[in-house]
Amino acid sequence: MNPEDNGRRKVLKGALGTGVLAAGAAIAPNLLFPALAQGERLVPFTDDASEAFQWRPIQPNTTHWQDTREITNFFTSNDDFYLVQHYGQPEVNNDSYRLKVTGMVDNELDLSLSDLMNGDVIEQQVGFECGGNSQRLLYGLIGNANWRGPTLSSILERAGIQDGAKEIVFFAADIAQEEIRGREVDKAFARSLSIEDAMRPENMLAFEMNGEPLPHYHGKPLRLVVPGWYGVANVKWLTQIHVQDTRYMGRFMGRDYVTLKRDNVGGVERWVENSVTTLNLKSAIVRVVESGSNFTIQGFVLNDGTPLESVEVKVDDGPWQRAQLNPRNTKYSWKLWSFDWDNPSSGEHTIVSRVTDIDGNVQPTNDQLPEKVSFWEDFGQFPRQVTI
Ligand SMILES: Nc1nc2c(c(=O)[nH]1)N[C@H]1C(S)=C(S)[C@@H](COP(=O)(O)O)O[C@H]1N2
Ligand SMILES: [Mo]
Repeated sequence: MNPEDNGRRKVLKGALGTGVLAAGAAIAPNLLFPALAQGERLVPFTDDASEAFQWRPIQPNTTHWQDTREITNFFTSNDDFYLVQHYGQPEVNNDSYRLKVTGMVDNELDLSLSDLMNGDVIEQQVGFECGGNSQRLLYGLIGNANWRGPTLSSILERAGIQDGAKEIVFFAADIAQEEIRGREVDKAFARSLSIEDAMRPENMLAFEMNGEPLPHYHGKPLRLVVPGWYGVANVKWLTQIHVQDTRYMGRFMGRDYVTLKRDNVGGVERWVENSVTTLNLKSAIVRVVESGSNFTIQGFVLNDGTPLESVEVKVDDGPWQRAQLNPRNTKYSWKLWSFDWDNPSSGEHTIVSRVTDIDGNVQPTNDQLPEKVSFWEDFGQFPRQVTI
């Protein structure tokens, strides 16, 4: 595969009215995950997680998760793409919208939405999940979309980062009162990136999602998209980018989305906190489809963009067997896969998947995960039960 094509990054001059690559959807049909055809049926899971699972439609200011058993498209529809927001969903007016770039820059910027839309833009397929996604939700805090907007690096280059700057803070329009050390203070949602992480050429400021203006719930009119990172990095309702020479220590960098785990630090066993950053290598089964006497197990992979070596499926105590990766997958999209399950015997079965990347990282079982106190970053293998 041509690595240039891998992320389907395309530089387009002028964003308005091209329509040429709208949503990137015309490039290939949706392979391997079609809607059910006549005579096909979903084999219901019989595990506890499936029995406890509940789905509900989108409601304002609440978390939304998709029913991963119903994934039928390469792109998640904007209405079913999961939603997480900690301070509600602010309404930002497109006409009065400004993006400010401030701090240690040669030229502070104050950009309107049309300034952002009329420069060079890229479009890119990026899938991500919440760092708090869990097997209890059948990993429903997940989505895959085609995003469009200028690169972050082009905006930062326009501003000119000064020597000595260390960190870039992304402030959003959603503000809440937080009690910190006994005092109520107004805090905006914010996250930060080191200069090096921020300057990755794939980071973008998206004003479009799956060919539509960025929907209100997903951060209208502009959000940061950091491909290969957990959802929390993708600041919605972005209003200010601030360059500074100190670390940013807000709630979502220093207190929440912080994993506490046991680790070996230079030969010493320690409890270590880390801020949630790049996506851990993870696969999961989402559905089993019966078509006549054929059975297919289907699932997804999310990771940091490292190419994959294999996805494998194990049935009961059998050997690991290779699944097929969907040729539609791109570097930062979710990676869909499917496995032909030939002649399963009738009765109860345990099925599980694991993914390996080209650097030799193998998705661990839940038991092999580091000992953790926090629930963030669950990426262990997810065994499922079905009855044939
Ligand atoms: N402004 C703002 N951006 C935010 C958040 C938020 O609370 N406020 N939540 C973050 C988290 S924790 C996640 S998982 C993703 C979810 O993005 P989505 O709702 O578009 O799926 O948005 C991130 N960006
Ligand atoms: Mo999240």
